[in-house]
Amino acid sequence: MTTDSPSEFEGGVNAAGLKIAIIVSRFNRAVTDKLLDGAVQCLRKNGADLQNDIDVLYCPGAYELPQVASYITSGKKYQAVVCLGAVIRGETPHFDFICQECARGIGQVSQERGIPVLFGVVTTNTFEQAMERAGGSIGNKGYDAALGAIAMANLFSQVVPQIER
Ligand code: INI
Repeated sequence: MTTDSPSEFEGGVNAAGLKIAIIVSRFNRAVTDKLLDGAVQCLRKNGADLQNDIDVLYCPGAYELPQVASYITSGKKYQAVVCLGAVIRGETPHFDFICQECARGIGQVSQERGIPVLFGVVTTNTFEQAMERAGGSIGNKGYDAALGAIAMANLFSQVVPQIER
């Protein structure tokens, strides 16, 4: 890099010292347990202090994820939140309402609070497709969301020191 290059901030993957909450929807728990395994594996691998810095909260379904995220980000305890859920299409428009509200609500909380809230929700047509994305052939969206949370928390602490530690 030359002396006239811009400053770059990229977050990084070091989770040591980061306080992160994981909210897990209990609906389709066979899937969401695997997403949680992936998220915890990612945080452990990248140096998080699981016992002291990582909290796991459970809610009934994906529809409730934004409400819990909003509630726990009303204070400054967490530098990032990971939302994990599995919405699987049925025979009615129910799927669309839950997905829409979940995605919209998570985005809204994240933007309004200025705290990263990551979307680790699989939305699929079948149970098999959900499992493929929860530690199966297509990876683990819980792992990916946790990695995103680490990067975002670090990025925010590098550019604007808004979280009190
Ligand atoms: N919640 C999910 O997380 N996934 C689903 O697939 C699902 N389906 O299919 O109904 C689901 N429904 C429950 C919903 O999230 C709320 O918990 C419920 O409507 C109460 O508000």
